[in-house]
Amino acid sequence: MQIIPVSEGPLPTATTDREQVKADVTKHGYGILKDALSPEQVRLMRSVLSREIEKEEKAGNIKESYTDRDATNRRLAILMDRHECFRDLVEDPMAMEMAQFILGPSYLNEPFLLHALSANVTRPGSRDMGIHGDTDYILPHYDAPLFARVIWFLDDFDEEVGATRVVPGSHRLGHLPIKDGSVRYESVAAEGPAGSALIYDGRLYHGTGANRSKDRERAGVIAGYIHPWMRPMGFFPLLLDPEMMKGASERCRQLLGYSTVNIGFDQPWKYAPAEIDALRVSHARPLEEMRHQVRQDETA
Ligand SMILES: O=C(O)CCC(=O)C(=O)O
Ligand SMILES: [Fe+2]
Repeated sequence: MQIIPVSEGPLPTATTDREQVKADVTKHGYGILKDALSPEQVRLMRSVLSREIEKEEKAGNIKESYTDRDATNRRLAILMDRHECFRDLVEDPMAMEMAQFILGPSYLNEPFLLHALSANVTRPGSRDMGIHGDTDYILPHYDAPLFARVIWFLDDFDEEVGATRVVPGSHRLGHLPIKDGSVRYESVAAEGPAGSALIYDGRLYHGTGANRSKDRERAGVIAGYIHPWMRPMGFFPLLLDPEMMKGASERCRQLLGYSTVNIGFDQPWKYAPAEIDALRVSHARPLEEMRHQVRQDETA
């Protein structure tokens, strides 16, 4: 069996230095930022998450995910309208900075989109998820950094409790993980105290670790950011509670797909219900600016 080794050099550890995290993402495909959330944010998000999971369990709405090996963990999708703390997390300045760093400039400087915002809570006995890339559906076609990922730790993430496992440097392999038994990927646990965030290039091989603790849970809030011409996991304007979105900033609504502008064209929603239409953002950049940008090669 071929063993794919971890990258050269010291591996990333949790740091408060954002430039170090960016350098780690470039070299190893991931970095861990300490103190990405304040202790108050962590406490609030963790308690909202527990409350929401309990509510959905009672209602029989907790779904198993095909991506997990068993149903001992708890996944909760679409966090954005469950509480302001998650709605506002969508436009967290650190996440915006890291998304911009990983994805690079967007066409006509149009704002990025949120792909999804969900939670994954491992519980004692939860099996590991298995190694995958979050762009395994893209990589057969394009090998590019098209997906920026942030996982906020709402509990301490360590190996025992099922911290996300990562295969350092695997974002540069250029192909899907080989799963025919001929290869073993050496993974390490991305560890950090509650309030830290794991930032990674979506091509990185990784997966939830197994929770081998007796009595500890591990909650992660997972966000993805994509270019505005890609497709988010859901059409959020029709999935989110308009009442909660009334309090969202314009930036937040753009990230959630309320913009009707794409590649410079504005196509207003003719049939949207009034309360959703009221949330629409339709600022295109000035025509002259866009003309200049697409004709730069002619004037150079
Ligand atoms: O929760 C984790 O540690 C990672 C989950 C994950 O990789 C995924 O949902 O794609
Ligand atoms: Fe993943």
